[in-house]
Amino acid sequence: MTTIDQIETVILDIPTIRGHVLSMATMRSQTAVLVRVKFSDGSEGIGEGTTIGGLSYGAESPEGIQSAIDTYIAPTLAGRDGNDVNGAIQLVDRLVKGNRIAKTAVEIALWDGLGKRLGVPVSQLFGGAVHKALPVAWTLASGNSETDIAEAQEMIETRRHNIFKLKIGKRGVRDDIAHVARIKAAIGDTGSVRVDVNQAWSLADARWGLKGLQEVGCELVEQPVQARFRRAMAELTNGYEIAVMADEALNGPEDALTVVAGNAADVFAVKVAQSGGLKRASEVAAIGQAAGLGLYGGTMLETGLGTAAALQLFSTVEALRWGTEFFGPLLLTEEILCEPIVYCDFCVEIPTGTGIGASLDPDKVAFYRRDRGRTIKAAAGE
Ligand code: MUC
Ligand code: MG
Repeated sequence: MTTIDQIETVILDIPTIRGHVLSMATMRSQTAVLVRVKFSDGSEGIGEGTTIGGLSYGAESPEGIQSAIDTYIAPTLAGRDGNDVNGAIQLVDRLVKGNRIAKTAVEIALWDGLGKRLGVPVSQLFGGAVHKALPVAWTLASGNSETDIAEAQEMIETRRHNIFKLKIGKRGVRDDIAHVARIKAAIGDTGSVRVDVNQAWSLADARWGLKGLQEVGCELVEQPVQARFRRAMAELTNGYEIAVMADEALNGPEDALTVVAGNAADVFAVKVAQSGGLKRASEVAAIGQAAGLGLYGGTMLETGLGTAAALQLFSTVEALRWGTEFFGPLLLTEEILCEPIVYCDFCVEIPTGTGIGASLDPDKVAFYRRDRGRTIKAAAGE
């Protein structure tokens, strides 16, 4: 039997290519928790658990993710059958509440190890890929309309992205609508425009916001109000033509059922980390699909590693009507994989190769690891 011998974690801090201005934080670097699982036969698997803006996006911080893995998840799994990924998921779910991002990092490494030992991509462990590449959005979040327009135009010209997600919610609603209108007017029919409010609006703000957004040609609004305001989400979903997407409201399959039952979204942003791993994300997607909702592959701005893992899963999803936003590695100044994720013709390619189809560049990991003592300020704050 191939057993789980050792689970190691490391925190990396990697600068972003520009300030990424979200309603709750401005990111100037991204922090990733990487996991390496070593198995008794000498094989290994790698995984990633990443959040956004320290503790400003969700309840898990990078440091908390590392601590949950080192202190609770790793000792629970040590010595177990390395091929029994479902058994590991079920055991960890019984013994560790919440901490979905920490669970994700370890689970990805277990799937990666299993795929590598079997000589197949992780997509095959989920029944096989039905896509070779997926449409990929880019987030415009420089904090300045002119810079965002120039960025969008360059993306369209170079055929890298033609779906744009604008981060709003930091300014007032009127200013935000004017910003969205300028960008949509500048790109016209050459690209589509969506927004993510990251929960910043009250219901009253959101009523004005959705009315204004749909008038200026914005096709979708993501998580306009707080995740727990399901009745407000339902009113917005049913009251306007613009599509409403649930993001922060979706923490695993149980939330997916509640959102469906409350008619509280038109679209699911299915995020691997927020769901609690590839398997739980596949369940969220299945619930959304069964309910007739649109699906979108969401990101926590993972490095190439987490992105490769997500691509393995989403390559198996029947219909991603709203595409994906797996652009995380492009927001970072450095790619930490030996073979970068490939972006072309407005799509991201599914990595080939065994496991998640990615391997880490050891020099880059050595350079960006936090415990090496370099000081890059963590991401949260104004
Ligand atoms: C989010 O809330 O969706 C995804 C893209 C991006 O720029 O930020 C993330 C977070
Ligand atoms: Mg979002």
